[in-house]
Amino acid sequence: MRILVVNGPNLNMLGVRQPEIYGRETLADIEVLLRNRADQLGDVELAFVQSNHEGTLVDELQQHRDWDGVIMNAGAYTHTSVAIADAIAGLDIPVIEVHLSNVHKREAFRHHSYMSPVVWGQIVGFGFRGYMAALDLLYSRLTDGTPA
Ligand code: DHK
Repeated sequence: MRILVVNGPNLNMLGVRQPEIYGRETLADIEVLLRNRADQLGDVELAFVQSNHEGTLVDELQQHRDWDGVIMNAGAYTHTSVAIADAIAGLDIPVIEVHLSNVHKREAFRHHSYMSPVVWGQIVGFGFRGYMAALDLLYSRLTDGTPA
């Protein structure tokens, strides 16, 4: 099972960028935690991509179209990018949208997601644990088809 983990703009700054909002874990910390969980699950290959550039995120989604699932935090592009939403809509694999912060408790411009109509589901507001939950949910769906 091959799962792509995509992080968008400014998420390379996790740990130092507004830790009261995004947490103290770095992106490298999250990668370690996810790799450890993937090892526990077994038969899970992970690839990690972070870019501050919209087109690169589109390229990566296209290039991994034959993988099995995607965990995606598009950062601020969540609220602006038709191009990334179109790239997700063009995939035939489940995508889970993750946000560290609870975007619905924040500024109004963060309440709308171009991703939400084209993803399997969203996890918001649980910090790095949202990525862990997303991995477990994809694993369940891809192994035994649950949750529906
Ligand atoms: C990350 C960002 O960089 C913001 O632009 C989003 C998201 C929220 C997060 O909570 O992970 O609005």
